[in-house]
Amino acid sequence: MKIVALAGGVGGAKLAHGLAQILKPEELTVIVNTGDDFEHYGLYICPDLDTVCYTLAGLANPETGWGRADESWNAIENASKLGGPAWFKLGDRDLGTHLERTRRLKAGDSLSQITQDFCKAWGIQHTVLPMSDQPIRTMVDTDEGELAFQEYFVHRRCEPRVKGFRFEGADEAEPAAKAREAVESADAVVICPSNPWVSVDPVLKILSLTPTPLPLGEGNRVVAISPIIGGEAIKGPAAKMYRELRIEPSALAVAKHYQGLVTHFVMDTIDSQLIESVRGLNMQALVTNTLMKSHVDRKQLASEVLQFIGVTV
Ligand code: FO1
Repeated sequence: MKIVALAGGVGGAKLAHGLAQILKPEELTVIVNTGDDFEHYGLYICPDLDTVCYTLAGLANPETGWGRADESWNAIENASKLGGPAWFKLGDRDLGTHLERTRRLKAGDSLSQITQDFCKAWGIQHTVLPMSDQPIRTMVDTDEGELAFQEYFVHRRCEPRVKGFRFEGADEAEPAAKAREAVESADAVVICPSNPWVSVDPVLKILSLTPTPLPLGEGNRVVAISPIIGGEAIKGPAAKMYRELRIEPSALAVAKHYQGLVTHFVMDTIDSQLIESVRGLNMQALVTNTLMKSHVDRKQLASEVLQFIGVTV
C-alpha cells in the first residue's frame, strides 16, 4: 500500500507523524508545501519542510510546533543588536539547517536531494519531499497590497485583510520528480489538516491534482481532514481567511474547497451536524476527534483515517 500525504506546517506535520507511526517507510511519502519558503539573511528558509522533518525526527519545539526543541536565540539576538531584522525568529540550532541547505543549494544540489540527505542525518525513514525543486512563492493579496507570505504571516501577524492568493512561479514550475512518481503510484492521497488556501492549494496546483485528479487511477482515494473545527482554525489564519473571502469558515466550507477531488472527508465530532451536507458533496464522511493534542492522538487519527479509506495495516 502506497500512501502520499500532502502537508503544510504544524497541523500537517502532526498527522504525518501519526501516519509514520503506523505505515512502513516504503509505504509513506510526505509531499510538503514550499510556497512559504523565502530568503532571509541570505539564507534559504523552508519553514514547512523543516516543520515536517523536525516533527518526524522528534526534534520539533513542542510549544510552537515550528523550530527546534531546546533552542537558544544568541545569533538572532546578536544580529538584531547590530541592526538586523528580528521579526522572523531563527534559533541557533535551526540556523545550522538553513546554513547547510543554502550551502548545498549554492553548490547546485536540488532541494529534494538535500531534504533526503537531511532526513537520513535526522534518522527519518519515511520519504519527505518538497513539492517542487523550483522556487514557488505564495503571495497574499491584501487590502494593503500584495505581501510575500512570511511578510503577511509573521511580520504583519496576518493582520491585513486577505483578498486572494497567487503562487508566483507555479505556472513554470514542475513537481519534484520523486513527488510526481509518488503521486502516480499512490493508492491513496491524504490531505493533512493544513490551511487549504496557502498550504494545500499550492501543492495541489504543482502536482496537477485538480478536481478530476488525472494522475490517480480509477478507484483511488483522496481523503482530506478538516483543519477547521467548530468554525475556527486549530492554528493559524485559515478561519480569518475564509471570513475575509466572504465564506463562513466551517468543515463544510473546507469540504466544498476540495469538492470534485476528495472522495473521503474527515471532520471533528463537534461538527457532526454537517455530516449530511458533506455527504451531499459526493464524499464519504467520517466524524471523529481530529484535535491532535498528544502523540497518541496523532496515531489514533492517522489510524482512523487509514481505516476509513480501507487501508489495512
Ligand atoms: N512563525 C512565527 O509565527 N514566527 C516566527 O518567528 C517563525 C519563525 C520560524 C523559523 C523557522 C521556521 O521553520 C518556521 C518559523 N515560523 C515562525 C513558522 C512559519 O512561519 C509558519 O508556521 C509557516 O510558514 C506556516 O506553515
